[in-house]
Amino acid sequence: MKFTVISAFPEFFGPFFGTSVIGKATAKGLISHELLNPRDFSEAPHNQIDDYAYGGGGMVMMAEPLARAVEAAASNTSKVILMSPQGKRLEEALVEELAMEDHLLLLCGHYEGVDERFVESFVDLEVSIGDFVLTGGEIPAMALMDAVSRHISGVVGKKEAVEEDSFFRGMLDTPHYTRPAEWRGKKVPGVLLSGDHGAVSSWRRQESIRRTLERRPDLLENADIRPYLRKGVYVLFNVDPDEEDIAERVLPTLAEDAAAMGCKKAFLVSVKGEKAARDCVNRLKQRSPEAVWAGFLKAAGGIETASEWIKKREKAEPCVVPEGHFRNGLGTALRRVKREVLEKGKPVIFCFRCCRKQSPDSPKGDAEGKERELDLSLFGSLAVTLDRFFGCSRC
Ligand code: 4GY
Repeated sequence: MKFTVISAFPEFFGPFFGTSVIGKATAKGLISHELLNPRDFSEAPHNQIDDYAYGGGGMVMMAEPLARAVEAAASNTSKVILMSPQGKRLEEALVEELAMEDHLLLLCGHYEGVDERFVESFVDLEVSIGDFVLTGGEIPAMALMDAVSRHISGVVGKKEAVEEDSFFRGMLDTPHYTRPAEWRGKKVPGVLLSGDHGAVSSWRRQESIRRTLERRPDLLENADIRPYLRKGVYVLFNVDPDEEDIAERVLPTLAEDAAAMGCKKAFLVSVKGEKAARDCVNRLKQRSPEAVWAGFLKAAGGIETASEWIKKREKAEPCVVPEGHFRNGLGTALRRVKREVLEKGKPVIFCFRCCRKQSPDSPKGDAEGKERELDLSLFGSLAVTLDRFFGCSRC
């Protein structure tokens, strides 16, 4: 990775490039950097780089010196980035994307900003480090380089990097403690001194959950919550065995999808009662006994029986998400479910109606007993629901 910084205040970068992660990574030959001053590319008297804004209101950086500096430094694989409060917010996902580039060219603006014609012609991406205004883009450029460097292999020690990847992805970090074990009357949480690694990591997960729910519940929308789930995720399909096409063709695929997405079991509930559900499961298993879903599908009398089964196995009451629960928006409903499941360490069961006719379990007013076409929309709603619940935004 190469960083080129274009800044009229290069003094800013001396200690930065010499020390910090950047300094170490440069010494190891993992990254390289270059610093250009647009003044050196100015053809105006006194190497001027700014001029009065058209329409009034302070000074603006001129297009030409910046253009020449970029032309001197960029190749066709360079990504030209302008640090500005109008840019795309810098988040870990963007940091990871940028770490895959081989040359980042960072422009540090000053004064009121940069001539827009230069931005249109040369800038690939504007990046902001937050909703506040600094006097120049130098500090944001350093923040970006620091964050990006950490994602280049070899820059940050393996131990730290691996732990971060497997535990804190998208969730807030846990509290940390060091010696002494008691400081000014405050003790380090006992579990951290216990030497029980299993207990320590489950304490950490719970602390991450607690802090995220308390301080940044918005993160739960996209965080990958899979490492934080203490109990299983289940699905329940409500079918009518008389609707043969669904039972025979759609169900196996649905069950297979649910298994592949990480569910523990799929319950089959029939509008015609438990025996009908059992017959249906047996018929399907006889037809393809080797199928992945064969051991995954289980007949049940209803939501209650399925819940009881889960409760026995998981030793915790499942959070039941009934069918038709998402009519007021999937986002709102899932936020509540995630909070409940993460806070209390509960299992969860998502119920899906897989029959055209109205089921007795369906909430009243839903399609008023009218037939409803499903099949393809069923795969969609299963996938979207589970995907947004697990929240693997980057996989
Ligand atoms: N915030 N994120 C930021 C900034 C300074 C006027 C354009 C920010 O990224 N950059 O505040 N930059 C401004 C100052 C010209 C850059």
